[in-house]
Amino acid sequence: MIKISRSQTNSMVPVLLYTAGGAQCTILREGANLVSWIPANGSEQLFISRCSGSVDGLPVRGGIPLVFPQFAEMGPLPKHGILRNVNWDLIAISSQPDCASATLQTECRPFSYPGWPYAFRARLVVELQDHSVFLQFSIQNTGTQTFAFQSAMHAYLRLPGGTPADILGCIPANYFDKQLQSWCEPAMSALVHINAATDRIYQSPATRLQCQSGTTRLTLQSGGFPETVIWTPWREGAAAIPDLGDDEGDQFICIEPAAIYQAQQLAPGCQWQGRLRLLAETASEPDREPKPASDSTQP
Ligand code: TA6
Repeated sequence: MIKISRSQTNSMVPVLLYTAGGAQCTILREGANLVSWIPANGSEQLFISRCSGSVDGLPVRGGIPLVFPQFAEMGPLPKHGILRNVNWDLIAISSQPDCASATLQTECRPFSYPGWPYAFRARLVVELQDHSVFLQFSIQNTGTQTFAFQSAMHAYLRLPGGTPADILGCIPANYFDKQLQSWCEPAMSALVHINAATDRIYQSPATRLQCQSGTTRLTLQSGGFPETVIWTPWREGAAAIPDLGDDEGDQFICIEPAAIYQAQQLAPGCQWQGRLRLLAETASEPDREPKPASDSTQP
């Protein structure tokens, strides 16, 4: 593990990780957002809008923004909470031939944000291997009062050429449909086909989902999150999003491990962890399990 000097700690330079096999990823200090992930022998797997940054005050449109302590507009805080607009510190970085990792952190004192009177430390560890990237998001209650929070890892998965996506491995579970504003019964199928605007909160975790679009198949494994959001504005919803190109609505799908209706409680001194591993393969390849990294917690 390489120690980071004080000048590097709060620099705004993006964090780049590489493996000897040719994988690379980029993490922005703004929001600790993993904005690019290119696996070895592969192509970009995450979506960033070409209009990102075009509207003052909005965070990056794409990558994997971290939602905390409020999901969407379900409370008094800004949409999706406070962390995606905050500049995080890089506190550690390490590089081995088959695994590179970085740790970013931000601290919040009570009342640093109007409507949030609690203290916490947020940390994100990113571990890159040739064909996978692992994110461990943790929150420590550094204050004196218990608080409840919502969270999500809002992963924007790139869809090659705007092809519809099949999400396999869904556990049939009730979901809240934000478009219909009602709870829905699940289809008794482990497959969700996406070819239209979709905005759902499933009452089941993304323990192991696969997203297949064209010949690309991504496997998602999450831990610590009891629910899963599936969102895309698709072609018909893009124009309503100011920092998204009108032709970009079908270029991504968000699959988000989340804790929304099942908010998490954190007592003083305690820590919560949410985890997400993404594994890339072409659809013709057999499943490939990532090699365990030395200090990672498996989702
Ligand atoms: O996570 C899904 C969602 O809450 C959608 O309803 C949609 O609004 C999306 O997040 C994007 O939110 P944003 O604040 O990034 O525009």
